[in-house]
Amino acid sequence: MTSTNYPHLAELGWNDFFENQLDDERPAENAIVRVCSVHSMVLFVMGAEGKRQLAIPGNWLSSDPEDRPTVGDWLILDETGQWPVRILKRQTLVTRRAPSDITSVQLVAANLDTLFIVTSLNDDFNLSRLERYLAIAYEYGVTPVVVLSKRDLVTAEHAEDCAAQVRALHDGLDVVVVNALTIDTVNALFPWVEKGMTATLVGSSGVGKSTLVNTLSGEERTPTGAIRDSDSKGRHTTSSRTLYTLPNGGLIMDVPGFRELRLPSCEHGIAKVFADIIEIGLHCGFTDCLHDGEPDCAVEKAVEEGRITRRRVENYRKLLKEQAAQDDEKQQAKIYARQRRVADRVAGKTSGKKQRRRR
Ligand SMILES: Nc1nc2c(ncn2[C@@H]2O[C@H](COP(=O)(O)OP(=O)(O)OP(=O)(O)O)[C@@H](O)[C@H]2O)c(=O)[nH]1
Ligand SMILES: [Zn+2]
Repeated sequence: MTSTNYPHLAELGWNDFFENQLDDERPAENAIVRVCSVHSMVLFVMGAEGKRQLAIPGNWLSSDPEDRPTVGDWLILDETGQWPVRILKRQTLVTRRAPSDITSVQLVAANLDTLFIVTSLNDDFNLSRLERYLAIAYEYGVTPVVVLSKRDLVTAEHAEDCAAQVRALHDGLDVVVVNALTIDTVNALFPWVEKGMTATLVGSSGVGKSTLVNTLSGEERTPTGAIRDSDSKGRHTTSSRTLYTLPNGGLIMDVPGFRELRLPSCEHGIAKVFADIIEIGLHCGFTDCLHDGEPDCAVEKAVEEGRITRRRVENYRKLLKEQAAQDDEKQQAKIYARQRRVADRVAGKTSGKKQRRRR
């Protein structure tokens, strides 16, 4: 439900979730702004009176990453309208592991509704990479939509075959096939970035994220990179995170940091993507089966019977290994056990089979 107290803000994504945090405090509409981009000392924000620049308060610069503003945040300003004094609780928050230190977290984007996961139908097409991004979307409660680009460069059969493989990754997963260069097919993305909704695009370099933003905008918003013919890899042409308003009133965030694919803590998202494997795993002989050659492994049996692909099982194991990162095998087994508990809670299922511990 959209608030009526701040009509201009509703167009920028404001809703009751944020309004309910104001309690008795009723700031003027121009004292509430949304962050469009963050630089080392300043923020660009948009609000009822358009776009402007604000200095970041000194005490915010030294606070924990989660207490610092990120793109998409809603801020309350002081009575002078010059200084942000409060970051409203985020409806969704996407984080990633810092490139330099895997134990610390960086904020990627706040208050997203939709994650457009872009992959091209030619060289970039890779189901395991899509599963990675799906885990992020499910972990953070952002709706994923897989966008298969470069439709014009492949045959109709190839496009349909790829789309079918992607749809099979998860029940109800939305998949849209586009030629990112023209609005005819890109139009199909608007239901996920309607007026007041916020979306972002993720995917490898060169798959067409900037091209999609430009086509959705009806103008050149972000530079697109020329592809090197030999390897179909684009140059990294986008370097800072920015929130744009589209002509239809939707909001789109360009987030280059997502390309590095360092998964943050994502166990619930992974459990949701691979719920089928977890369910089959409830029938393995060992409660702590890693589906890696153990005897009486139900997952291995399902692979042999063609009920599940080996690629998918291997990707599941790989993502969980990443989650367990530097931990030993015991730690990994704990994660598998937690996955089973998540599956039980989500589906209310147990196999009924009596399982024993390996160690
Ligand atoms: N034929 C065709 N070319 C496309 C399509 N989408 C993107 N391209 C081209 O692919 C190249 C790379 O596109 P970009 O939009 O810059 O890719 P990106 O994902 O933003 O890349 P980075 O900014 O490096 O992450 C450009 O030359 C685009 O014109 C498409 O659907 N069809
Ligand atoms: Zn097993």
